Amino acid sequence: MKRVLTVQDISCLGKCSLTIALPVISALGVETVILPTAVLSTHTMFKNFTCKDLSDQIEPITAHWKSEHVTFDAIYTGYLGTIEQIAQIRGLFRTFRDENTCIIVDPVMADNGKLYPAFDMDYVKENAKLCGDADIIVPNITEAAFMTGMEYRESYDEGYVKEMLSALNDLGAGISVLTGVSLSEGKTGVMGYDRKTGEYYVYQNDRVNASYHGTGDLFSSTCVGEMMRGLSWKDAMRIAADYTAHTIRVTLDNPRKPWYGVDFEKTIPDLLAMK
Ligand code: PXL
Repeated sequence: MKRVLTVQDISCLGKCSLTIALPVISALGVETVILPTAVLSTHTMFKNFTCKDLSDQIEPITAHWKSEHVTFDAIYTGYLGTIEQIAQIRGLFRTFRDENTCIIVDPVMADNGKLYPAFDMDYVKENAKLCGDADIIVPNITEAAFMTGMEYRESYDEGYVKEMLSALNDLGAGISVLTGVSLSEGKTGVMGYDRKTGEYYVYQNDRVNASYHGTGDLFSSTCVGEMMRGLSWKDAMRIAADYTAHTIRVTLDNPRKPWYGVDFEKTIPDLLAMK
């Protein structure tokens, strides 16, 4: 069985980060080791959330794993807390990376043209360095705009997306994938660029007119799980895009849906059947 380490916060209530990554990657048949970077009462879209930083646990936990000779087939990072913590995670990459480890970085920090409440431009710069260490990065357009210095646009054409992918590629990752890319009316999906082959990959599905918290984490976790199941990055992105859109549709149909996340618990069986 493949073993993935995922590094992100625990938002106790909120259906995001580890409370999505752990069930989704495990359901795909992959051992999922977690490194919680902080414990929050809820995600940061709630008011008055509490947050306990766990940076001081990273070194002892990883030192213990090292003494047990633990190895990982993939390391997947999502929402992290501070600049110092990103530096610690870059150290963790150096400690655990070998020629077979795939490092996937989702530089979670912004959406809809804006940074999340906890972050500033110094954090953006450090996240750009973390992306440079990765084999695969999956920023949304807002995060990519912040990291590359390009203008954030709500409407754009394929030329803009290609320019952004080229600027992302300059950060240093092997494969750069932009999420939330809409190349025509009513469509949305991903566009990626593979540094090694020079190939682009575009996948578009029908846009669902709703935006929910945690869907970026659902997309990335699905990609990681599917790649560990042996799929190519392109097939993994396609399934993750379809699964995320499907889950948003199912959530919309639930009259008692919570405002803060999607009903992925209901759709995991559908994910397992997707090809
Ligand atoms: O879904 C991304 C995410 C993860 N973790 C925390 C968040 C967010 C987005 O706001 O606040 C704590």
